[in-house]
Amino acid sequence: ARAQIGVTGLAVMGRNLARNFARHGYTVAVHNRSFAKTQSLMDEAGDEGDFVPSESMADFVASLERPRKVVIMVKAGAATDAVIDELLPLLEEGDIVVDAGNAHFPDTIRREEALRARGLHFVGTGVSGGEEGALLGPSIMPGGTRESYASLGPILEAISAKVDGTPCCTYVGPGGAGHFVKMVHNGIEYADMQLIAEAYDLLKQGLGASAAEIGQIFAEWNTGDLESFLIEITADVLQHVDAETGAAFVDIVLDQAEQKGTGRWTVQNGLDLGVPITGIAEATFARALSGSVPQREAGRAALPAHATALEITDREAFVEDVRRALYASKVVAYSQGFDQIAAASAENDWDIDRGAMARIWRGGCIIRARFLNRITEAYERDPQLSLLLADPYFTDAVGEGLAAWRRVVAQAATAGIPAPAFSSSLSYYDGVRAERLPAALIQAQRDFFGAHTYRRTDRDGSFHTLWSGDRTEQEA
Ligand code: NBP
Repeated sequence: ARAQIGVTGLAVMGRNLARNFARHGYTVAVHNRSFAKTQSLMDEAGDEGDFVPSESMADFVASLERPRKVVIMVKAGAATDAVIDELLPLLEEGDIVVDAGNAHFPDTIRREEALRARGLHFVGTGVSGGEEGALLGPSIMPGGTRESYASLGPILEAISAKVDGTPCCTYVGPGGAGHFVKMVHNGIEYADMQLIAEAYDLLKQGLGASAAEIGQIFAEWNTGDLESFLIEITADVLQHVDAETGAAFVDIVLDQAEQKGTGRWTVQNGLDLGVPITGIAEATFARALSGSVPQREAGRAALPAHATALEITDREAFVEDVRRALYASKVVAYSQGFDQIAAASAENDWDIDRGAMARIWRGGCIIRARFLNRITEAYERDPQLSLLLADPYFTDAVGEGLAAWRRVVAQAATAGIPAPAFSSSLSYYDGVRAERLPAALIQAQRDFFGAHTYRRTDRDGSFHTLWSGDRTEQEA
């Protein structure tokens, strides 16, 4: 037994993670259900480092130093349970099983409890960055016990992306915390992508600009506050030309966005926790709307616009307005996502450090961005911060762009350009800062038809009015 870490599941992700471990000097045990993938890894990358290939799970486990560290990188769901079942009889107390696939966090909670009962550590780990990240340095979000992180953490940190020398990997929290944070990361990614798409659409319809011209605007934006991987690739994509037709690539792509489900999980969990993650929800529903083919056909045929086309006289000012609206909406989406992490952390006793999460998302992952530094700083200033938007840096940054944000949302509405994430983010902003909300009326209605009771602004207690009787107020 000489391997320091093992990887089972050698499709694109597992293969690249194994190569990443090996390139960092670790001796890596490798295994896959069908040996062909193990063989192909050895044939094509075997000289990159020290690999110990095994055909059987038993040989694979036997090739690992104790306490064994086994990384599972298979298709999320039943395949993960199948691999765990195969591993269990072969492992010994204190061994560490790492699930680096995209598991749904309730599955991770269940698996962690089951393995803990058998004296094993189960580390549900979010890994972001796709194929390239896995090979060159992903963002890694490991959950599980702190004890397991003591020996596993340094290895994961070594292969993670680095920003200013700091690893994009840290201990997240017990149980399902790692996969939970990865899920919210993906939800935020949905919101970020939708906001960028809305900005593109506004520029396209407002300016009548070509994809390439808008691509240049995004490239310009990528030199400022908005600097991020997603803005950078947007600039590239928009400037890409379809080889076959010579048309702008984005113009020949069918406008129906698909999803694999992490956005949906995030929204479902937001509903369960009662956290208003409107940016992520709008982004997920916008994808659903784009794919609602019969509804869109019917809508296109029947629904009038009664809209007034935008007449942009100062193009530069309009571009700057859209940029500010995008930045402000983005802050809202992140603020909501971090609220969701805080709520889940409190509910599950995960004690997640939100500033540290922003720090490990600065590199390797899809939402990597300069602006995450500002989020880390905000939570360093106040670890208990209840609203990211209320951190002085963000209050100022969003405040400066507020008039522009309102103009853009109003222009979108006037011109009939759908901007669900821009406009709902602004509504959230106005809702969360409101002195008084019409929720008072909702409570009154609820008491009227369902005797659900209400509280008063002027004294404690809960009350019910006898609406069908003499309308006197009763202490409930
Ligand atoms: P896939 O998700 O395509 O899974 C293929 C792997 O699962 C193969 O190694 C396959 O073995 C194995 N497998 C299956 Br399917 N059923 C199995 C079973 N019952 N027992 C044992 N092994 C089984 O691979 P991937 O795209 O590399 O992704 C791996 C994980 O990483 C997934 O959970 C994914 O969601 C996650 N992830 C992917 C990305 C990405 O960008 N692709 C990013 C982040 C996370 P075989 O070769 O014998 O069929």
